[in-house]
Amino acid sequence: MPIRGQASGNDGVALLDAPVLTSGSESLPADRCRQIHRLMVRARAMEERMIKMSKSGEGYFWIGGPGEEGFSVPLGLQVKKGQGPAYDFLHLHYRNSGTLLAMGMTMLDGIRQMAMRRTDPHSMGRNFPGHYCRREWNIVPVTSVIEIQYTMAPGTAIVQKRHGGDGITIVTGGDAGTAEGDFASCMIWSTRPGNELPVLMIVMNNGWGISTPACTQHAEKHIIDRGKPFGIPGEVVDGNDPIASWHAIHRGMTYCRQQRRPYMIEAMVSRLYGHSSSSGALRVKDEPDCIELFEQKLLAAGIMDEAEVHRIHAEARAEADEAAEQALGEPEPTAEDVERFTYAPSRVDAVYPEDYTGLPQ
Ligand SMILES: Cc1ncc(C[n+]2csc(CCOP(=O)(O)OP(=O)(O)O)c2C)c(N)n1
Repeated sequence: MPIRGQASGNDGVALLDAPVLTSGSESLPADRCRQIHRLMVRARAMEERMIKMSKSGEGYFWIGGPGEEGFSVPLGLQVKKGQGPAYDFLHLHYRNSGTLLAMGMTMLDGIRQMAMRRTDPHSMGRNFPGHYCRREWNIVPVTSVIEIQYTMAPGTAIVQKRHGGDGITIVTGGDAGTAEGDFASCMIWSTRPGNELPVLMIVMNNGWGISTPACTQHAEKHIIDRGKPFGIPGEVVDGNDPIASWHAIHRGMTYCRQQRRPYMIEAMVSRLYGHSSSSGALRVKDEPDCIELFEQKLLAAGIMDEAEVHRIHAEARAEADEAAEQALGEPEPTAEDVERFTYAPSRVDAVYPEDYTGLPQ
């Protein structure tokens, strides 16, 4: 039987006597858990299809987010989605497929980038998978150069602070990247006295930087402890637990929206297929799988049964297969496309009249 009780923390709405799933002292309504579970499964299916594409020559490089879905899906569902400073800005890293699917991206659009098709809305087939970019959702282009998103985040947050309202800037990255100066730049720029900025600084700690174990690099106990001298509050959360993650994200977002100051979250996650296709993208067996763990809870609470779980996995795999088939039939970028869509149009640039290079005429 589903557990009945009072769901907490979701949009401030108390759902008396609605079925909820509990984790520790926190809970979420059963319907929300079903929604999160399905998105997690779809994100995994999309990534696993893309891994196969990288091995079969239908794509050349894979990097992505299997093992981060328990956090990245609850993140995407709580974003204030839209274009312009009234809405949230996202400076993501390359493991945020769950966030994009939760925001409404189709699997087809994710796979189009993997297949390097001109129809890819993020980069027109000219970037690695997971390198999202959506102007209409304030998703700033993901870059392969790790951590520079933390230097750019204060820029959009300054605009949001000047604009007013409750839009915030969300930045995500890995644990190893925090060794770069960009992480410190973000803390410094977000906490200048009188000019504090609404930046939600998220570190996805999977314990690895390619092949370097985090335990050989970090003298501090938690990465978020580095925010303490700057007065940045924060919390460490089990990113394999979508309920705990939902509430940590909700607390962080609420703080940034209301206080207009930075907040840090360190999510402890798994890396289930190694770093990327360059390291073989083989399934890791000795790290917890957030989907399996969530399913155990959903089944034990009677919110889902085995048949429903199987159906959701089968539907997600079919959706991924269909998306790959369609994407592979679509046109590739042309040679001319290499020089297009890089700069905004300019009337003053003689070299690239339709591309702004910043050079005077
Ligand atoms: C500035 C820079 N230095 C080095 C690299 C090579 N590189 C790519 S991913 C990576 C590890 C990143 O680890 P982490 O930040 O923990 O993120 P994860 O990939 O584990 O999610 C490195 C060193 C890079 N892309 N950019």
